[in-house]
Amino acid sequence: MFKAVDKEIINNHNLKLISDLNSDFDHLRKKLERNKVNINDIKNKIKNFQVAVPTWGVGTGGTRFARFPGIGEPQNIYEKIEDCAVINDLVGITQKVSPHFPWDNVSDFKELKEFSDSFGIGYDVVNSNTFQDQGEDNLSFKYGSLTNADQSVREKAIQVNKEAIEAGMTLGSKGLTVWVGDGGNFPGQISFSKSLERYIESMKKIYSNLPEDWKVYLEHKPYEPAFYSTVISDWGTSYICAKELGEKAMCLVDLGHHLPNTNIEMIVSRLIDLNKLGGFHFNDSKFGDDDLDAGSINPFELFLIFNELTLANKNGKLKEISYMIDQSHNVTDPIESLILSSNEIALCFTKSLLVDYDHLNELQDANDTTGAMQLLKTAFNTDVNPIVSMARYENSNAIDPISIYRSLNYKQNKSKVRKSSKGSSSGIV
Ligand SMILES: [Mn+2]
Repeated sequence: MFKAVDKEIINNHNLKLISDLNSDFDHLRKKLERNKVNINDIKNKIKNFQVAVPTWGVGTGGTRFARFPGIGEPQNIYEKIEDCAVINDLVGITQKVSPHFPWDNVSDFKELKEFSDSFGIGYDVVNSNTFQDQGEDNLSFKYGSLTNADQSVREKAIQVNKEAIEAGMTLGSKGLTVWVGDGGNFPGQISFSKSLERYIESMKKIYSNLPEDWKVYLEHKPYEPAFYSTVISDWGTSYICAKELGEKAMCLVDLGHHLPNTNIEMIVSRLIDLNKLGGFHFNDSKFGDDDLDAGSINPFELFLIFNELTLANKNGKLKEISYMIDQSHNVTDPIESLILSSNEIALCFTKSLLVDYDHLNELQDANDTTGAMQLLKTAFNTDVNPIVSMARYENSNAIDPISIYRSLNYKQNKSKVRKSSKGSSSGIV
């Protein structure tokens, strides 16, 4: 298999760091042992954890004002796969990518799969895009796609999703995420009732095209690009639609798709209990759908989400969950941001594994509020970096991925062979 990052470079770098890591790991092992926590059991779970990287996340994003391209940016899906392979060679927990169609359309998906296979990169859930126009016909998504008043526009949007499924089947994916930007910008613009009815009718047609072993993930969002109303505005509407569609339909929680101060960890718990939690789009935000690096603003929230997942898993309630990152940046190198996000997600998962849930249950039943919160805070405040770094090391990945990446001068080298992207058109948001 072809390696995007030379193993020798990783090994040499790791050699310089392993002695310090061993002593940090040993120190943490002793500390956790006092609470009867076996560090190696946790490390093994982290070694097997996977989170998918978005293909759209390796390009420099923009705002609705402008986009400032970085150097050596990937210009097509093949170059995006190369960048994703760099990330995975360094961190090892991002073996799959989540593509976006038609952005990642190619003439030959079999050839694309062979190319990705050669880098050891597979395909997670695929995403369909009906929030911008494509093609030369007069059927525009300006006033909605799956919910458009015009049936021929709805049929076109359904077709985009069918094609995404077909591409995904060739690539080895097992699911489709549908997020629509459909909604209204002004009161009276659309009928709330009719648009939801049309959404369900369109989604039923997409659902009927799903292969037997596939899932469809419904992604909710309260606003943007529509600023007055959106058709799947919240987890409740998402749940009702998933329930109406059937067993293969699940809800997807994008952390940025909530109004400020929403208790996302409670939504996660609700969807688990309702058997409809299907996946995540990890990112972080301060104000809206900011798509910042996971855990960059509110790592405690990310921990509390994993806290619900780990508790549900312990109680046998957790089914297969698709973990994906959904982020896009206009000031950082996307490769560095995705490395940091995957690390932050692994750290929060690790911290949740430190929680003694039987003890938490006792404290809750005894109404010991302070004790219960202290139990969670103690896990959250534990520096688990030695576990996550050791998991990477034992999987033959990088102890310190960012410093190796910087030593490669990867983007500078790529800028000599990749076409440069010009212009300052607004980017994806
Ligand atoms: Mn998303």
